[in-house]
Amino acid sequence: MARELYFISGSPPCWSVMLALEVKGLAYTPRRLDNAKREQKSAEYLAINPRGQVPVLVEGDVTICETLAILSYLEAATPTPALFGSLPVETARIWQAIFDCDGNLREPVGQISRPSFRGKAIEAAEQIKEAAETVRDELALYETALSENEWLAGNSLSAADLIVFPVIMQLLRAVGREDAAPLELAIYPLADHFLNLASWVSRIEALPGYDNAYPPHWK
Ligand SMILES: N[C@@H](CCC(=O)N[C@@H](CS)C(=O)NCC(=O)O)C(=O)O
Repeated sequence: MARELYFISGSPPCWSVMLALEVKGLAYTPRRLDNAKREQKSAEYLAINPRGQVPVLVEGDVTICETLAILSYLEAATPTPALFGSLPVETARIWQAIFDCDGNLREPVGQISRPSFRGKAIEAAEQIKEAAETVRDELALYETALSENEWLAGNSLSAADLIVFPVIMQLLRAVGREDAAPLELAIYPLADHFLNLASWVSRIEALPGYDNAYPPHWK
């Protein structure tokens, strides 16, 4: 059955879904929308997702919006490799890590990346430094988790890794910019500050299909 994924390049939630499709070995046709042209707000796309957001998965006559709904659908339809665990405690740890990311990491990373991607890192220095403090606390928790296990929620790759990874990559792209360097945020290069996390990034980068999911405009 034809499977299509509507996405915006560099969007962390879209990247998470693409990684899940690759990990599960599911073929799909990427349908890239141009944020600069606001294509996600076109009448044609609003007919697919009235919120005008990505990601959206379309499979035959099924349309699914929302990252976690899409991941749950993929898991139910293609249970192996399992991305939401097998044992109850595994499933709980995975959801815990996902909610931790959504509640504690995503927004402060946005507070860093939004001004930084607009070339306004120096103007927004105070906001960025404050957000970076919160982010470093979260990265320290990941660092501890990854000293005990290879993956964020245990000994197997899970949806938690696929949700957190693009957020970390967005962060690194923002703090690795030349104009962010004077802010001395103590995050970049990652291996200098969070070694376990840097190794975890390398493990994800080595996943089969990783390159297919990489944001096209970052290549
Ligand atoms: N909770 C939604 C959030 C989706 C979301 O925020 N998507 C952004 C890209 S990261 C988007 O579509 N932005 C374009 C817009 O809102 O116009 C999900 O996880 O699917």
